[in-house]
Amino acid sequence: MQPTVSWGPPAPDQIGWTLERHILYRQRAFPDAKGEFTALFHQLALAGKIIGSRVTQAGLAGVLGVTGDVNVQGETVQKMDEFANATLIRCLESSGHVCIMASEENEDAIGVPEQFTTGKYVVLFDPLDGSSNIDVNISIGTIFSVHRRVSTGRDGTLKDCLQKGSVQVAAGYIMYGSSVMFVYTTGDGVHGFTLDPSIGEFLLSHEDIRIPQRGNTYSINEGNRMHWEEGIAKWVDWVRAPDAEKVHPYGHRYVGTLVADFHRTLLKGGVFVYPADKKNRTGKLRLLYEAAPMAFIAEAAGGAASSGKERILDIEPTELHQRVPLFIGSKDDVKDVERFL
Ligand code: P6P
Repeated sequence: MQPTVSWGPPAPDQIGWTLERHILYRQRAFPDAKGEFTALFHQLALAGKIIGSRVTQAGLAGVLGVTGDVNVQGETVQKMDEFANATLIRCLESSGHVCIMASEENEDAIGVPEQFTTGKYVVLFDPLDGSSNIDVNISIGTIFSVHRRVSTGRDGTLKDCLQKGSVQVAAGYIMYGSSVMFVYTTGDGVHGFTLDPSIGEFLLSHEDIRIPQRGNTYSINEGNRMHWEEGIAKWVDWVRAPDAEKVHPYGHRYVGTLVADFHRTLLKGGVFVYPADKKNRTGKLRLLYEAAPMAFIAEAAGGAASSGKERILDIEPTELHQRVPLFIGSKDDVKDVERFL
């Protein structure tokens, strides 16, 4: 349901415009909003703060680890993926607003333990996307997708997890980079918040992000060239060749962390591509907790996201961890690459 009021949003520099105040402010247009969504996002933000704090220390622990000492916490350095995963599960299972979860780190869907109450939301997540980049201090992130349950009863079911991207209630990511950022959409605008560690709050810093119709960078792992189908190689050669309109050549950017490559594309435009290839026959990225949430964000910001054959948000999921090719970014740039497939 689209809001029925004009927003007249407060200026982002309004002091203390936190993530929670923003959600409550925008929910005033939804009379039946009872604060459950806000409470769920409070838990996601809490998990992001905890993970962000440990990720920074892990960098230090990484240095300590080289000398064989124990880490800054006096413990053996925990594998960060498991730490991030456990943090998200603990924060969400006790929220009272979730009936089932799914994580890249868990083979099966994750139920809510008996001691907690369950709620109407389903949360799918990649707890730490790009974690191989931690020890070289490159940005990494958490990606999440929120659905409303379709089942009844206390516990959610697999069916609650296998819903099309187009019916997501919300999607977002938390990026652990030079600053910790929380970016989300409920389908009505994309909003970015930057963590102020001195007060422990995410403050509005990027209101109503819009992705440019066309950018000037392309993002793909060129090291996979020998595995690509012919159309991808032709498209790359085309964007790299100077043209009469001086639209090309595009610059090449590739961080190797989806959250970082997507965040740059969202703010500056261009296109990120992870195609199916001879190594990854159905693509490398996961539909439910990587491609679909990023596609929901991209479209809410005026961009596009496709598998090369169809809109990512229209794909009917069949498995929790199914992979999908991903072409995402500025509308015109995604259209261009699709022409070569
Ligand atoms: P490659 C990180 O491992 C990840 O899942 C995404 O974050 C990233 O976009 C992709 O894989 C990078 O894969 O094969 O280029 O290293």
